[in-house]
Amino acid sequence: MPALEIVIGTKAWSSWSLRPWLVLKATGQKFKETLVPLRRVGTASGIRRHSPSGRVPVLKHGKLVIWESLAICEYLAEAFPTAGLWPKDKSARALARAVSAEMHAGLAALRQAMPMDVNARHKTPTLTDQVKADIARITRIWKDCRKRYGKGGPFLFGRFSIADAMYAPVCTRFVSYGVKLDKVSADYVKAVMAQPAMQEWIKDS
Ligand SMILES: N[C@@H](CCC(=O)N[C@@H](CS)C(=O)NCC(=O)O)C(=O)O
Repeated sequence: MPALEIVIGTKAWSSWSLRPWLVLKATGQKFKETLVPLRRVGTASGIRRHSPSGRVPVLKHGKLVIWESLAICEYLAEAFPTAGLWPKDKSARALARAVSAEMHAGLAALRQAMPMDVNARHKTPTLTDQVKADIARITRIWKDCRKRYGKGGPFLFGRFSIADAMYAPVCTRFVSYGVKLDKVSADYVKAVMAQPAMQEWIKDS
């Protein structure tokens, strides 16, 4: 088995790194972690040493180099099929891919208004209409997934999947910025935050 290495940014801030790191942990494989500190003079050149896009995360598997968080997650799902990183059911899997892609491609107003800072606790900022719309969309997704496919566990599709990893940084933001949530969404945030891998990331940040 070729060696696995993930290159990530500062754990407190790098929301894009957290996602595939959680998925890599869920494979149960041993891996090397290389951290490039963000927001420093040498950050750009440090990242370029590993990443053709100039961004982290990057996964290395032997000679293969993969960038883009969602592409890394997809690769891990293919490389480690027994880890069950996507839901088994075809319809659930399609929905899991859709909500993961939606997170990857959008919800930018929320991401900009509430940058990830896992240990920070801020006053809830004044929410613009766009941020409110993003929060409403996210909680609608969560409630819908939990209702339709969440019976087998506390996550969006029951057991942990890539979709949960994609929304994990949103969970940290809702905690950090004290965003008020409905009961289903609040319980989901608790479950995501309580995972041992999530706690390990926060402890190391
Ligand atoms: N679409 C990319 C986004 C990656 C990204 O923006 N990463 C940030 C860190 S969270 C980065 O590398 N920024 C470069 C820098 O801070 O210099 C992905 O999903 O992997």
